[in-house]
Amino acid sequence: MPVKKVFEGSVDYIQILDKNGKVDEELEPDISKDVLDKLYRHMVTARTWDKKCLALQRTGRMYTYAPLVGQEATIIGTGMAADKTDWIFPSYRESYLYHMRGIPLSQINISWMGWEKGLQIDPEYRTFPYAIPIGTQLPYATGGAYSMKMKGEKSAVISFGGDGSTSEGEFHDALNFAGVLETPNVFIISNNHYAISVPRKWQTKSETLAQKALAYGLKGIQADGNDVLAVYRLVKESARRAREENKPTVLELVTYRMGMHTTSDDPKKYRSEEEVEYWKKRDPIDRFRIYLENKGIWSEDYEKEVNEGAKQKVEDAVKEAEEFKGDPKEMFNHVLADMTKNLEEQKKEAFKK
Ligand SMILES: Cc1ncc(C[n+]2csc(CCOP(=O)(O)OP(=O)(O)O)c2C)c(N)n1
Repeated sequence: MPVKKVFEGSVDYIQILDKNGKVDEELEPDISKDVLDKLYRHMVTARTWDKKCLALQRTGRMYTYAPLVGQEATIIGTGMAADKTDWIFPSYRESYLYHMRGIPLSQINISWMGWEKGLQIDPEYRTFPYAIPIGTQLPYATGGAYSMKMKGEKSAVISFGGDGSTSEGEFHDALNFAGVLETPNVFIISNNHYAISVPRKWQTKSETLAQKALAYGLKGIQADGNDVLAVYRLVKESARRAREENKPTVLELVTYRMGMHTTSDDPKKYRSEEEVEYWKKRDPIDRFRIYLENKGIWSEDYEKEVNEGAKQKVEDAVKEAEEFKGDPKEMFNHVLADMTKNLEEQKKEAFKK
Protein backbone atom coordinates (compact mmCIF):
# COMPACT_ATOMS: atom_id res chain seq x y z
CA MET A 1 0.00 0.00 0.00
CA PRO A 2 1.56 3.35 -0.93
CA VAL A 3 2.03 5.44 2.19
CA LYS A 4 2.80 9.06 2.72
CA LYS A 5 4.77 10.08 5.77
CA VAL A 6 2.87 12.89 7.51
CA PHE A 7 5.22 13.52 10.42
CA GLU A 8 8.88 13.10 11.06
CA GLY A 9 10.79 14.44 14.02
CA SER A 10 13.99 13.97 15.97
CA VAL A 11 15.59 15.01 19.22
CA ASP A 12 19.23 16.08 19.51
CA TYR A 13 21.41 15.23 22.51
CA ILE A 14 23.94 17.86 23.58
CA GLN A 15 26.98 17.42 25.77
CA ILE A 16 29.78 20.00 25.79
CA LEU A 17 31.80 19.03 28.86
CA ASP A 18 32.22 15.29 29.31
CA LYS A 19 32.46 13.49 32.63
CA ASN A 20 36.26 13.91 32.66
CA GLY A 21 36.11 17.66 32.11
CA LYS A 22 37.08 17.45 28.44
CA VAL A 23 35.40 20.18 26.41
CA ASP A 24 33.99 19.92 22.91
CA GLU A 25 35.58 23.03 21.45
CA GLU A 26 33.10 23.28 18.58
CA LEU A 27 30.17 23.56 20.98
CA GLU A 28 31.93 25.44 23.78
CA PRO A 29 30.05 28.66 24.58
CA ASP A 30 31.94 31.91 24.85
CA ILE A 31 31.56 32.71 28.55
CA SER A 32 33.47 35.47 30.33
CA LYS A 33 35.81 34.61 33.20
CA ASP A 34 33.51 36.48 35.54
CA VAL A 35 30.52 34.31 34.62
CA LEU A 36 32.59 31.10 34.80
CA ASP A 37 33.69 32.13 38.29
CA LYS A 38 30.08 32.86 39.32
CA LEU A 39 28.89 29.53 37.95
CA TYR A 40 31.45 27.69 40.08
CA ARG A 41 30.85 29.75 43.22
CA HIS A 42 27.11 29.19 42.99
CA MET A 43 27.52 25.45 42.42
CA VAL A 44 29.76 25.15 45.47
CA THR A 45 27.53 27.39 47.59
CA ALA A 46 24.42 25.44 46.56
CA ARG A 47 26.03 22.14 47.57
CA THR A 48 27.30 23.60 50.85
CA TRP A 49 23.87 25.05 51.62
CA ASP A 50 22.16 21.79 50.68
CA LYS A 51 24.37 19.80 53.05
CA LYS A 52 23.61 22.27 55.82
CA CYS A 53 19.85 22.04 55.22
CA LEU A 54 20.05 18.27 55.57
CA ALA A 55 21.97 18.62 58.85
CA LEU A 56 19.44 21.18 60.11
CA GLN A 57 16.55 18.86 59.29
CA ARG A 58 18.26 15.91 60.98
CA THR A 59 18.72 17.94 64.14
CA GLY A 60 15.15 19.25 64.23
CA ARG A 61 16.00 22.78 63.08
CA MET A 62 14.30 22.51 59.68
CA TYR A 63 11.24 20.65 58.37
CA THR A 64 11.05 18.28 55.42
CA TYR A 65 13.64 19.29 52.86
CA ALA A 66 14.21 18.20 49.22
CA PRO A 67 17.97 17.91 48.57
CA LEU A 68 19.43 19.23 45.33
CA VAL A 69 22.82 17.49 45.47
CA GLY A 70 23.86 16.21 42.03
CA GLN A 71 21.55 18.62 40.20
CA GLU A 72 23.62 21.79 40.65
CA ALA A 73 24.36 22.20 36.93
CA THR A 74 20.67 22.24 35.98
CA ILE A 75 19.85 24.86 38.60
CA ILE A 76 22.90 27.11 38.43
CA GLY A 77 23.30 26.87 34.64
CA THR A 78 19.70 28.03 34.26
CA GLY A 79 19.93 30.72 36.92
CA MET A 80 22.98 32.24 35.22
CA ALA A 81 21.51 32.00 31.72
CA ALA A 82 18.19 33.65 32.58
CA ASP A 83 17.78 37.40 32.18
CA LYS A 84 16.47 39.46 35.09
CA THR A 85 13.42 40.25 32.98
CA ASP A 86 12.61 36.57 32.40
CA TRP A 87 10.22 34.73 34.71
CA ILE A 88 11.06 31.51 36.52
CA PHE A 89 8.59 28.90 37.78
CA PRO A 90 10.60 26.45 39.89
CA SER A 91 9.66 23.25 41.65
CA TYR A 92 10.76 22.53 45.22
CA ARG A 93 14.15 21.13 44.17
CA GLU A 94 15.22 24.42 42.61
CA SER A 95 14.70 26.66 45.63
CA TYR A 96 18.37 27.75 45.53
CA LEU A 97 17.38 29.69 42.40
CA TYR A 98 15.75 32.38 44.55
CA HIS A 99 19.19 33.26 45.82
CA MET A 100 20.46 33.60 42.25
CA ARG A 101 17.57 35.95 41.55
CA GLY A 102 18.74 38.25 44.36
CA ILE A 103 16.74 36.92 47.32
CA PRO A 104 18.74 36.35 50.52
CA LEU A 105 19.62 32.72 51.26
CA SER A 106 18.16 33.20 54.75
CA GLN A 107 14.70 33.72 53.24
CA ILE A 108 14.87 30.32 51.52
CA ASN A 109 15.83 28.76 54.86
CA ILE A 110 12.81 30.44 56.40
CA SER A 111 10.55 28.79 53.81
CA TRP A 112 11.98 25.31 54.56
CA MET A 113 11.58 26.09 58.27
CA GLY A 114 7.87 26.25 57.59
CA TRP A 115 7.21 29.98 57.63
CA GLU A 116 4.91 31.50 55.04
CA LYS A 117 7.14 34.54 54.86
CA GLY A 118 9.82 32.48 53.11
CA LEU A 119 7.85 32.20 49.91
CA GLN A 120 6.42 35.69 49.84
CA ILE A 121 8.53 36.72 46.90
CA ASP A 122 8.40 40.28 45.69
CA PRO A 123 7.16 40.24 42.05
CA GLU A 124 10.19 42.34 41.07
CA TYR A 125 12.24 39.10 41.26
CA ARG A 126 10.04 37.48 38.63
CA THR A 127 10.24 34.10 40.36
CA PHE A 128 7.11 32.25 41.47
CA PRO A 129 6.85 30.38 44.76
CA TYR A 130 8.03 26.80 44.29
CA ALA A 131 5.29 24.27 43.65
CA ILE A 132 4.97 21.16 45.82
CA PRO A 133 2.01 19.64 43.92
CA ILE A 134 3.69 18.01 40.94
CA GLY A 135 3.43 19.83 37.62
CA THR A 136 0.91 22.42 38.77
CA GLN A 137 3.32 25.25 38.00
CA LEU A 138 3.41 24.37 34.30
CA PRO A 139 0.05 25.69 33.06
CA TYR A 140 0.77 28.87 35.04
CA ALA A 141 4.08 29.12 33.21
CA THR A 142 2.26 28.91 29.88
CA GLY A 143 -0.30 31.48 31.05
CA GLY A 144 2.48 33.75 32.25
CA ALA A 145 4.26 33.45 28.92
CA TYR A 146 1.05 34.18 27.05
CA SER A 147 0.56 37.32 29.11
CA MET A 148 4.13 38.43 28.33
CA LYS A 149 3.35 37.96 24.65
CA MET A 150 0.07 39.88 24.90
CA LYS A 151 1.78 42.74 26.70
CA GLY A 152 4.55 42.81 24.11
CA GLU A 153 7.22 42.25 26.79
CA LYS A 154 10.22 40.38 25.51
CA SER A 155 10.52 37.98 28.44
CA ALA A 156 11.02 34.23 28.43
CA VAL A 157 9.24 32.10 31.00
CA ILE A 158 11.43 29.28 32.27
CA SER A 159 9.79 26.47 34.23
CA PHE A 160 11.04 23.33 35.94
CA GLY A 161 9.45 19.95 36.42
CA GLY A 162 10.85 16.50 37.16
CA ASP A 163 10.64 13.35 35.04
CA GLY A 164 7.62 12.42 37.17
CA SER A 165 5.85 15.64 36.25
CA THR A 166 5.68 14.51 32.60
CA SER A 167 3.02 11.98 33.63
CA GLU A 168 0.76 14.71 34.99
CA GLY A 169 -2.02 16.15 32.86
CA GLU A 170 -0.78 19.65 33.61
CA PHE A 171 2.48 18.97 31.76
CA HIS A 172 0.55 18.11 28.59
CA ASP A 173 -1.94 20.97 29.00
CA ALA A 174 0.95 23.40 29.38
CA LEU A 175 2.80 22.16 26.29
CA ASN A 176 -0.33 21.99 24.18
CA PHE A 177 -1.33 25.58 24.91
CA ALA A 178 2.26 26.78 24.47
CA GLY A 179 2.27 25.20 21.02
CA VAL A 180 -1.12 26.51 19.95
CA LEU A 181 -0.64 30.02 21.36
CA GLU A 182 3.06 30.22 20.43
CA THR A 183 4.20 31.39 23.82
CA PRO A 184 7.74 32.33 24.95
CA ASN A 185 8.25 29.27 27.19
CA VAL A 186 11.26 27.19 28.09
CA PHE A 187 10.07 24.01 29.79
CA ILE A 188 12.92 22.33 31.63
CA ILE A 189 12.48 18.70 32.54
CA SER A 190 14.96 17.80 35.24
CA ASN A 191 15.22 14.12 34.53
CA ASN A 192 16.91 12.95 37.74
CA HIS A 193 15.81 9.36 37.03
CA TYR A 194 13.34 9.04 39.89
CA ALA A 195 9.94 10.24 41.05
CA ILE A 196 10.45 9.25 44.69
CA SER A 197 10.92 5.47 44.27
CA VAL A 198 9.49 5.23 40.75
CA PRO A 199 12.31 4.95 38.19
CA ARG A 200 12.24 6.87 34.95
CA LYS A 201 11.62 3.68 32.95
CA TRP A 202 8.26 3.15 34.68
CA GLN A 203 7.17 6.68 33.86
CA THR A 204 6.90 6.24 30.11
CA LYS A 205 7.93 3.95 27.28
CA SER A 206 9.19 6.98 25.29
CA GLU A 207 12.90 6.84 24.49
CA THR A 208 13.35 10.44 25.67
CA LEU A 209 11.20 12.87 27.62
CA ALA A 210 12.17 15.67 25.23
CA GLN A 211 10.29 13.98 22.39
CA LYS A 212 7.00 14.68 24.17
CA ALA A 213 7.51 18.21 22.85
CA LEU A 214 7.16 17.06 19.24
CA ALA A 215 3.57 15.90 19.72
CA TYR A 216 2.61 19.47 20.62
CA GLY A 217 4.59 21.21 17.89
CA LEU A 218 7.40 22.36 20.17
CA LYS A 219 11.12 21.85 19.81
CA GLY A 220 12.55 19.17 22.10
CA ILE A 221 16.22 18.87 23.04
CA GLN A 222 17.92 16.46 25.41
CA ALA A 223 21.16 17.41 27.12
CA ASP A 224 23.62 16.22 29.71
CA GLY A 225 22.17 17.96 32.76
CA ASN A 226 25.39 17.47 34.72
CA ASP A 227 27.23 19.60 32.18
CA VAL A 228 26.82 23.21 33.24
CA LEU A 229 28.17 24.52 29.91
CA ALA A 230 25.48 22.67 27.96
CA VAL A 231 22.75 23.81 30.35
CA TYR A 232 23.90 27.42 30.21
CA ARG A 233 24.17 27.44 26.45
CA LEU A 234 20.84 25.71 25.78
CA VAL A 235 18.87 27.81 28.25
CA LYS A 236 20.41 31.00 26.80
CA GLU A 237 19.54 29.95 23.24
CA SER A 238 16.05 28.69 24.08
CA ALA A 239 15.23 31.81 26.10
CA ARG A 240 16.38 34.03 23.23
CA ARG A 241 14.24 32.02 20.82
CA ALA A 242 11.30 32.39 23.20
CA ARG A 243 11.73 36.15 23.66
CA GLU A 244 12.46 37.06 20.06
CA GLU A 245 10.46 34.51 18.10
CA ASN A 246 7.76 33.31 20.52
CA LYS A 247 8.97 29.75 20.00
CA PRO A 248 8.63 27.42 22.99
CA THR A 249 11.20 24.70 23.76
CA VAL A 250 11.33 21.64 25.97
CA LEU A 251 14.78 20.94 27.42
CA GLU A 252 15.26 17.55 28.99
CA LEU A 253 18.28 17.79 31.28
CA VAL A 254 19.52 14.33 32.15
CA THR A 255 20.89 14.34 35.67
CA TYR A 256 20.77 12.24 38.83
CA ARG A 257 19.35 12.85 42.27
CA MET A 258 22.40 11.93 44.38
CA GLY A 259 20.53 12.29 47.66
CA MET A 260 17.16 11.19 48.94
CA HIS A 261 13.91 12.41 47.41
CA THR A 262 13.18 14.36 50.58
CA THR A 263 14.34 13.95 54.14
CA SER A 264 11.50 11.46 54.69
CA ASP A 265 12.80 9.03 52.06
CA ASP A 266 15.40 6.24 52.13
CA PRO A 267 16.71 5.69 48.58
CA LYS A 268 18.69 2.58 49.63
CA LYS A 269 15.35 0.76 49.56
CA TYR A 270 14.95 1.13 45.80
CA ARG A 271 18.31 1.74 44.12
CA SER A 272 21.73 0.11 44.14
CA GLU A 273 25.04 1.46 45.36
CA GLU A 274 26.57 0.64 41.97
CA GLU A 275 24.09 2.99 40.32
CA VAL A 276 24.95 5.81 42.72
CA GLU A 277 28.67 5.16 42.15
CA TYR A 278 28.15 5.36 38.38
CA TRP A 279 26.65 8.84 38.77
CA LYS A 280 29.26 9.99 41.29
CA LYS A 281 31.76 9.67 38.44
CA ARG A 282 29.60 12.09 36.44
CA ASP A 283 29.45 14.75 39.10
CA PRO A 284 28.66 18.24 37.73
CA ILE A 285 31.06 20.12 40.01
CA ASP A 286 34.07 17.80 39.59
CA ARG A 287 34.10 18.09 35.81
CA PHE A 288 33.61 21.87 35.85
CA ARG A 289 36.53 22.21 38.28
CA ILE A 290 38.80 20.46 35.75
CA TYR A 291 37.52 22.77 33.01
CA LEU A 292 38.28 25.83 35.14
CA GLU A 293 41.74 24.53 35.97
CA ASN A 294 42.46 24.14 32.25
CA LYS A 295 41.23 27.72 31.76
CA GLY A 296 43.67 28.95 34.42
CA ILE A 297 40.86 29.99 36.78
CA TRP A 298 40.95 27.18 39.33
CA SER A 299 43.80 26.62 41.79
CA GLU A 300 44.09 25.15 45.32
CA ASP A 301 43.97 28.67 46.77
CA TYR A 302 40.92 29.55 44.70
CA GLU A 303 39.18 26.38 45.90
CA LYS A 304 39.94 27.26 49.52
CA GLU A 305 38.65 30.78 49.11
CA VAL A 306 35.45 29.66 47.33
CA ASN A 307 34.73 27.01 49.97
CA GLU A 308 35.36 29.31 52.91
CA GLY A 309 33.18 32.00 51.35
CA ALA A 310 30.38 29.49 50.76
CA LYS A 311 30.54 28.16 54.32
CA GLN A 312 30.42 31.65 55.79
CA LYS A 313 27.49 32.65 53.59
CA VAL A 314 25.55 29.54 54.59
CA GLU A 315 26.26 29.95 58.32
CA ASP A 316 25.21 33.62 58.20
CA ALA A 317 21.97 32.66 56.42
CA VAL A 318 21.16 30.00 59.03
CA LYS A 319 21.80 32.42 61.89
CA GLU A 320 19.56 35.03 60.32
CA ALA A 321 16.79 32.53 59.56
CA GLU A 322 16.80 31.11 63.08
CA GLU A 323 16.38 34.59 64.50
CA PHE A 324 13.19 35.01 62.47
CA LYS A 325 9.99 34.97 64.50
CA GLY A 326 6.83 34.24 62.55
CA ASP A 327 3.23 33.77 63.55
CA PRO A 328 1.93 30.17 63.07
CA LYS A 329 -1.55 31.55 62.39
CA GLU A 330 -0.20 32.85 59.10
CA MET A 331 -0.32 29.38 57.55
CA PHE A 332 -4.05 29.83 57.00
CA ASN A 333 -3.76 33.28 55.49
CA HIS A 334 -2.33 32.52 52.08
CA VAL A 335 -4.10 29.31 51.07
CA LEU A 336 -6.54 31.36 49.00
CA ALA A 337 -6.70 35.07 48.21
CA ASP A 338 -9.78 35.41 50.46
CA MET A 339 -10.20 33.16 53.44
CA THR A 340 -13.21 30.85 53.17
CA LYS A 341 -15.58 30.17 56.05
CA ASN A 342 -14.11 26.69 56.41
CA LEU A 343 -10.60 28.01 56.75
CA GLU A 344 -11.72 30.64 59.28
CA GLU A 345 -13.22 27.84 61.37
CA GLN A 346 -10.11 25.68 61.09
CA LYS A 347 -7.93 28.59 62.07
CA LYS A 348 -10.06 29.24 65.17
CA GLU A 349 -10.10 25.54 66.02
CA ALA A 350 -6.35 25.14 65.64
CA PHE A 351 -5.47 28.05 67.87
CA LYS A 352 -8.15 27.92 70.53
CA LYS A 353 -6.73 27.80 74.01
C1 LIG B 1 -0.09 16.19 42.28
C2 LIG B 1 0.82 15.47 43.19
N1 LIG B 1 0.79 14.12 43.24
C3 LIG B 1 1.64 13.45 44.05
C4 LIG B 1 2.53 14.12 44.84
C5 LIG B 1 3.49 13.39 45.73
N2 LIG B 1 4.84 13.52 45.21
C6 LIG B 1 5.70 14.38 45.75
S1 LIG B 1 7.16 14.41 44.94
C7 LIG B 1 6.65 13.24 43.85
C8 LIG B 1 7.59 12.75 42.76
C9 LIG B 1 7.97 13.80 41.79
O1 LIG B 1 8.97 13.34 40.94
P1 LIG B 1 9.58 14.24 39.81
O2 LIG B 1 8.52 15.00 39.11
O3 LIG B 1 10.43 13.36 38.98
O4 LIG B 1 10.47 15.31 40.58
P2 LIG B 1 11.69 15.10 41.59
O5 LIG B 1 11.12 15.04 42.97
O6 LIG B 1 12.40 13.85 41.22
O7 LIG B 1 12.54 16.30 41.45
C10 LIG B 1 5.35 12.86 44.13
C11 LIG B 1 4.62 11.84 43.34
C12 LIG B 1 2.52 15.54 44.77
N3 LIG B 1 3.36 16.28 45.47
N4 LIG B 1 1.66 16.18 43.94
